[in-house]
Amino acid sequence: NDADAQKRAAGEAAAALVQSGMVVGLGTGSTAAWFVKALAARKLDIIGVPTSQATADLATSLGIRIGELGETRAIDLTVDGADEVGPGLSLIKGGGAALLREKLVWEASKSCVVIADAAKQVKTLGKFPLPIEVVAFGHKTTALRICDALAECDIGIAPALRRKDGEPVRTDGGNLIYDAHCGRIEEPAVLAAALKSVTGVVDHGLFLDLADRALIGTPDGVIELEP
Ligand code: DER
Repeated sequence: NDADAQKRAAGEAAAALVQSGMVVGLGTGSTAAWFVKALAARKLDIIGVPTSQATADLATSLGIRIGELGETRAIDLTVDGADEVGPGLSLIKGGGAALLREKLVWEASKSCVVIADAAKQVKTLGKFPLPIEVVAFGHKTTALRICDALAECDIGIAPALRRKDGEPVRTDGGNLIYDAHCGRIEEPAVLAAALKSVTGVVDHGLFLDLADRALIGTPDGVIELEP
């Protein structure tokens, strides 16, 4: 079956994990949207902590009670999509320009489950361009310094400012996104640290040691992966 059917199956499988009384992190993107819809249909007594305005709007429209990060009890479970699922459930995220709020919610969660269609699974991260969130002030200068950080990791490319209809994409927090077409990321942890050391970089789409489980939709049903 096609990718959307696989996303839906993974999202519905994840919704079955939620118990009444939970505080649930709500991811961003098309796979996470299937999860939110399936969760809403269960009409459980839960509080949802959204990772983007888009998810907050969707959840609210479906009757899910919303709480802001830090204003609720501890988050029991976060369910979210990914652009790539690599070894040890290392991830690339940020295709939807929500990586900063996503990472903040993930890091505040007792458990995180990533949901994806089969095509997201890769042997090595990096085919999907790595999103890097930067502050708008002096971003072209920051981009040059990101080049140096990438070069230190033997990645010889320049990141590209993400645009939509010719305009720079702004995150919910008002920052900009650069995408780095790395090709293959042999040492994700080394690259993650190098990027975070660049002044002006807020965060990036490498989610390492954050996913506790993955539910992957495949033509033969939903499979579960452990790190
Ligand atoms: O932007 C994000 O991090 C999304 O979760 C993205 O990684 C997955 O989006 P999709 O479910 O629409 O493919």
